[in-house]
Amino acid sequence: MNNGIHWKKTHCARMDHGGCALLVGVKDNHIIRIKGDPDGYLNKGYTCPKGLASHERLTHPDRLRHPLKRIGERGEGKWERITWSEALETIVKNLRGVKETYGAKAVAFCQGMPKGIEHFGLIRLANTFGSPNVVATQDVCHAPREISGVMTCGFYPVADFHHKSELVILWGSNITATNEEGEICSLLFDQLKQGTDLIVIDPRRTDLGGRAKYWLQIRPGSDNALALAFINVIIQENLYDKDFTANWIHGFNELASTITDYSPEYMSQYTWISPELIRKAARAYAKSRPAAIQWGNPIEQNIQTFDTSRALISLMAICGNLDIAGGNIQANEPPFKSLGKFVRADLLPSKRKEMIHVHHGGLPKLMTIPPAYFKKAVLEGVPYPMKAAYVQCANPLLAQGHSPSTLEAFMNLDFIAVADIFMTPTASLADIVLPAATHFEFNDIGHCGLGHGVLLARPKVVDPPEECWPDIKIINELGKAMTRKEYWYDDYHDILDELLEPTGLDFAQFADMGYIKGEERFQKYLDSGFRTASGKVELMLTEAEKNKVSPLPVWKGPPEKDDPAFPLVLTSAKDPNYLHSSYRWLEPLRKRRPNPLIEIHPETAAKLNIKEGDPVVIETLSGTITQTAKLTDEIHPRVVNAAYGWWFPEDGTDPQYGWKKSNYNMLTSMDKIGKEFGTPNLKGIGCRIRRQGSV
Ligand SMILES: Nc1nc2c(c(=O)[nH]1)N[C@H]1C(S)=C(S)[C@@H](COP(=O)(O)OP(=O)(O)OC[C@H]3O[C@@H](n4cnc5c(=O)[nH]c(N)nc54)[C@H](O)[C@@H]3O)O[C@H]1N2
Ligand SMILES: Nc1nc2c(c(=O)[nH]1)N[C@H]1C(S)=C(S)[C@@H](COP(=O)(O)OP(=O)(O)OC[C@H]3O[C@@H](n4cnc5c(=O)[nH]c(N)nc54)[C@H](O)[C@@H]3O)O[C@H]1N2
Ligand code: SF4
Ligand SMILES: [Mo]
Repeated sequence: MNNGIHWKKTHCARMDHGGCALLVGVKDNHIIRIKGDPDGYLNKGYTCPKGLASHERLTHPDRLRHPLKRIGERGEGKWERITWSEALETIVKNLRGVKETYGAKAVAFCQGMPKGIEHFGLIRLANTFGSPNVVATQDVCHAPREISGVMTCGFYPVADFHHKSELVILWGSNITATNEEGEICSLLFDQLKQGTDLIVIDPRRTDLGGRAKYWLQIRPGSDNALALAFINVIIQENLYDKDFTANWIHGFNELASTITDYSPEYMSQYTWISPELIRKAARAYAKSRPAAIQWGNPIEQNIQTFDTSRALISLMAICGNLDIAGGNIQANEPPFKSLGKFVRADLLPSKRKEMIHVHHGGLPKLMTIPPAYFKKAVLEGVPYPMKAAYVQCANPLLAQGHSPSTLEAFMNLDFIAVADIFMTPTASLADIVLPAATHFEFNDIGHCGLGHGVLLARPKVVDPPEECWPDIKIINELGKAMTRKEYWYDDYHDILDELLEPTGLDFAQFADMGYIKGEERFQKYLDSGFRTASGKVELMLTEAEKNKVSPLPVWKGPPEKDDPAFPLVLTSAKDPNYLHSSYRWLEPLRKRRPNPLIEIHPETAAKLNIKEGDPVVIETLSGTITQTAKLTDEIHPRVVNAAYGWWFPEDGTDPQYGWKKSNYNMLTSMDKIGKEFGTPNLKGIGCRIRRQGSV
């Protein structure tokens, strides 16, 4: 303690997937300052601007502090303050009413990016209520990688940055900006200092792209083509791991015979990368051992995500990089209560048949409903009607693909409740808005269920203001009121202790330790094989027919057809200063990035008479928005990179805060869907641009 400041330890959360250990300076129940904790397992002192500004969320004058009830028309922006008991009673009455008339499955439980244990609490609430429909954005985030992993090799192979790799590929992953799932970039920087080689596959020359041995400036949307061309080179040039392939791979010969069609020369036309560079990069990966592939969202924001993910796992497998230190591993988890048990999956044995997406041929292993199918159910009653939604930690109007249909779906629901920390475009459509407590204000467990082999303690450091409640408390109270009382807990803190029980620690002891890590073990397949039908890595899926998917990863041509009316290729990347659509209202972050920028190559801009700072109209077949021009030669002349997640909390003239004007998802569509995960194309879309005011 000095100057009355107590320094408390916790982990950063809810500004991305979280992970950095923090030292938080607290005085009189207020956070004064935040520093990186040098003892942090993942960050060793590193923090980013979001983490350093994260306490400003707590004290913003416009933060939601009381439950609200809609008094005008839906979306009109007229509210009345109500008590918690009225709010909970209204939610219970309405959701029960829908259940009585249409059945429990007509109620959706919606989650955005999972932030902590509230995600599992929400699934438990849905299961105990009787609804199989938890709607989430996993169609474009992580489910494709994780489920393809489970189907192909029995686990989700994550890049191991805790042991030295000879080479790392950042494949559509910009970890200096996104640090995704705690793959904190400082861990990679340490490796680069020790001589690890780097390959970056990104349409933009990112910070690390500039430092890479090879930077492959890929045409957005063509990752499947590139991954298959890598496999072609490695098999044709005999560079694969013979031992591993002979013993542990199912379907090598079959893949080897289809892959002959996928030469670098052939795939160059789709990827815009020269055959020579594809060869050099593929050889470098095959000849370096161990090598890790850190793979990102672009692989999953594409209708071909199932094939792309399988091609990448095949690449890891044939080069012998699966489950070895410094490769792509099955992280060994510390003891923890089974999340399947915690969410009470046992109460809904028919779930895998009843989830909306299964009707559309989606994989039953996908446990959350893709938004595209949820919206179809609301708007067309297919496969059955959806009438109400409970939404937490999500802003679907900005974050789900094809925003116009999201608006239409929400406007057509009979009842909506939203828990958030701030009034958002989506919350503005609700009947009831609940004020959530957020990070630093309650005890939480970080990284559970992420598959990285670590659990991070997030002990509370200050009290939540006024009537803000943690989501997990809201869920616990709703559960008691809406389902059978015995499914729930006297106090939500009991949930934390129960989850931690197998560790032998209670939450307080866990918080003192800071984090717990699973014991390190590699090559677990040597003891028990891979957890697939054949016991091997399945380049060719044994259960393809049962799942109605193609047995081998294939290339069926580009996910979007070229259209001369839309000659540029549109993509997006996450802004280092924000999380999706969150926190545009945080002043320190908004100062760093005041408005949405579209990155354009100077040659392209010159042809269109666009200058730095000009307002630029961006059009696709689906919609039109405006952003501000940023000229940069870091991008391909035929590609533009638009900002994603923009709305304008300061716009008091519109009850939805100018949410259409610059919102990237006005430009995306749900017409084409990758059926396995219900995934739309969010990246690699034909577009045209012009200076606003010109024709
Ligand atoms: N076009 C396009 N679309 C995308 C993506 C893309 O790259 N391009 N990315 C996709 C990905 S990867 C994801 S994960 C999704 C994200 O989708 P969402 O998670 O829906 O995105 P956010 O805009 O961050 O919305 C989160 C909301 O949670 C609120 N919030 C913050 N803390 C708390 C809390 O403690 N409790 C509660 N109740 N609320 C809180 C924030 O204020 C915010 O309104 O979007 C997907 N959509
Ligand atoms: N600052 C910040 N951090 C975040 C988030 C955030 O919103 N903001 N969101 C969090 C979440 S939920 C997630 S899932 C992760 C996602 O983290 P990432 O996977 O890193 O997310 P993106 O920024 O969408 O994409 C990464 C890179 O892909 C490039 N790219 C664009 N199109 C293509 C393409 O077609 N192919 C290839 N190969 N590359 C392409 C972009 O230029 C970008 O540099 O980040 C987490 N961390
Ligand atoms: S990188 Fe992520 S976890 Fe680390 S300080 Fe930034 S927002 Fe927090
Ligand atoms: Mo995500």
